[in-house]
Amino acid sequence: MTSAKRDQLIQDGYCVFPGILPPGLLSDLQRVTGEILDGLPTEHEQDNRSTGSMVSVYEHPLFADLIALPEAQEALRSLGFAKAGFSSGYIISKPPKSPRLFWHYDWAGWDAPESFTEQVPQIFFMYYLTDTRRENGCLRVVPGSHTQDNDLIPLLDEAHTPELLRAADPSRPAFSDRPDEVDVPITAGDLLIGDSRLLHAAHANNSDARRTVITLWFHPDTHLLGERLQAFIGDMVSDPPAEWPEATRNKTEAMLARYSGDAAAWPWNRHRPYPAPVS
Ligand SMILES: O=C(O)CCC(=O)C(=O)O
Repeated sequence: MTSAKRDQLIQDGYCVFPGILPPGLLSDLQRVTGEILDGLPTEHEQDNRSTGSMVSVYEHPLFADLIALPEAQEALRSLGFAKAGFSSGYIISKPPKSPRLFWHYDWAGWDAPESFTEQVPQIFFMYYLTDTRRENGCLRVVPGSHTQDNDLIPLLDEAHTPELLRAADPSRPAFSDRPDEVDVPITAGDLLIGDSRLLHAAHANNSDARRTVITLWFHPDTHLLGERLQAFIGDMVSDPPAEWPEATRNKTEAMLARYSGDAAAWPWNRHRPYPAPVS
């Protein structure tokens, strides 16, 4: 069962662990994210119609419990990773009646040679706080695109430009149907783990309800990566907010993918070369 999940993560680029969030934490996250998102100015959602609003998880100390969730760390260990460090995370709201999220990958370390190997430099944890299906904007992925060249890659523009965020031109390839895509519907409380190099997008939310996801980025077994990549990952880490209670800060600090060496970090590069360089 578990090794089947590892095989799926390595081959397809993602896998799902059902029922990982304890019910009490799920309802607390639904309440807290609802309050945070309700408090944003309305232009926020207008300017980010495709992604929905994105807010750092450092907005509220409850997220320390999610970052350090033992059930999720156990899921990672069952995939064969000894340890994973946290770098950052977002609350992402997909408002009612909002358009598709554009195709993209999250990885931005494409200058590092490890980016083109089966080693996983970054994974996303996605926790959807409502059940998702095609009608309310479930995730879409292109299985295998984390390690294989895909025809879509050269057609994509830089992710997260203002035009893409507003979904100004839905005829762009970034919003297209792909012949090799699959839907990933989720039950609230499941943990979706994916390789951050995976091409992913989301369907339009045609429902009348907000569809919120929390994305956390982790970096498994960074000691196996080259020093320059460790430094790159270390640069993605930021300090937990000073105003959080000390115990909460310490809990978060213990999870961080810090780097203390002196190697020069690879530059931030969101453009995956196509075709992939031959190693
Ligand atoms: O909104 C979603 O369903 C996916 C979010 C996403 O693509 C991301 O966090 O990278």
